[in-house]
Amino acid sequence: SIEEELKDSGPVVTSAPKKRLTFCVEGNISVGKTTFLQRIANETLELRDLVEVVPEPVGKWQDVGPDHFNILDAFYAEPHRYAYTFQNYVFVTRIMQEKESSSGLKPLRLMERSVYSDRMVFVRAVHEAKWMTEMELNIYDSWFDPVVSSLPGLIPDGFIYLRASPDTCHQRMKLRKRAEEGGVSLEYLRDLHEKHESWLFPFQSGNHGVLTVSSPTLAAENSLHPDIRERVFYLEGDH
Ligand code: DCP
Repeated sequence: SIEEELKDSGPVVTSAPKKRLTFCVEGNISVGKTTFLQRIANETLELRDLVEVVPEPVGKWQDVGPDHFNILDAFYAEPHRYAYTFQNYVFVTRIMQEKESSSGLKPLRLMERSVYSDRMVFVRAVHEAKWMTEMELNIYDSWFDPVVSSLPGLIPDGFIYLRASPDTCHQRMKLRKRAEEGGVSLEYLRDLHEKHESWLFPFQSGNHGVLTVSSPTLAAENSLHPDIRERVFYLEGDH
């Protein structure tokens, strides 16, 4: 009988591929996301075979189309004019990147930022600063959810939040001297910090320098997949 045959041939082995995990690394401008990811990609040999690192497509934002338009620079120079166009392009480049990277075979994928921080941090901040009009926000929202839910690869398994004070980020930003960010104020960094906090860190923590796992209740409006609401890891980084 088929049962006997199966018993004789040992345990049944299914060849279904294991699910790859995706974590997004979040945090304020200059907090050290790129450094964190580069260390994992380059310095930790054991991890290299396990982890695919997907950097943020900043290069694409600095070089758009045949005229090599720098839309990151244009946004900081004329935020009213370019906030919507820039956030729209940020989203498009993440989708392009998702299509390029989704064939990877490594079991863990670490991505620098996500469409969620675009929406929860930057789009909120530029709207509150009145750089994005009500109408532009409505247009952004009208396509955001439908497009995200049609691309399951954009929905991560969790977040790693690199957390530092706005002052620390400001100092690191000045040291780094990215040409476009000359006009980024401490006030704007404080604003972005608050948005990260209310999105990813609703509880105050006395722990420093440790990886803590918590279960924050994320804002209902944040269109985050319910399964990942309880999977946020924090790294404190003010030193
Ligand atoms: N940016 C934005 N809106 C987004 C995403 C990014 O305005 N939705 C801007 C903020 C920065 C630049 O793009 O000026 C790059 O942003 P990041 O903070 O993601 O990258 P950093 O290189 O500053 O991060 P780190 O220093 O932590 O590696």
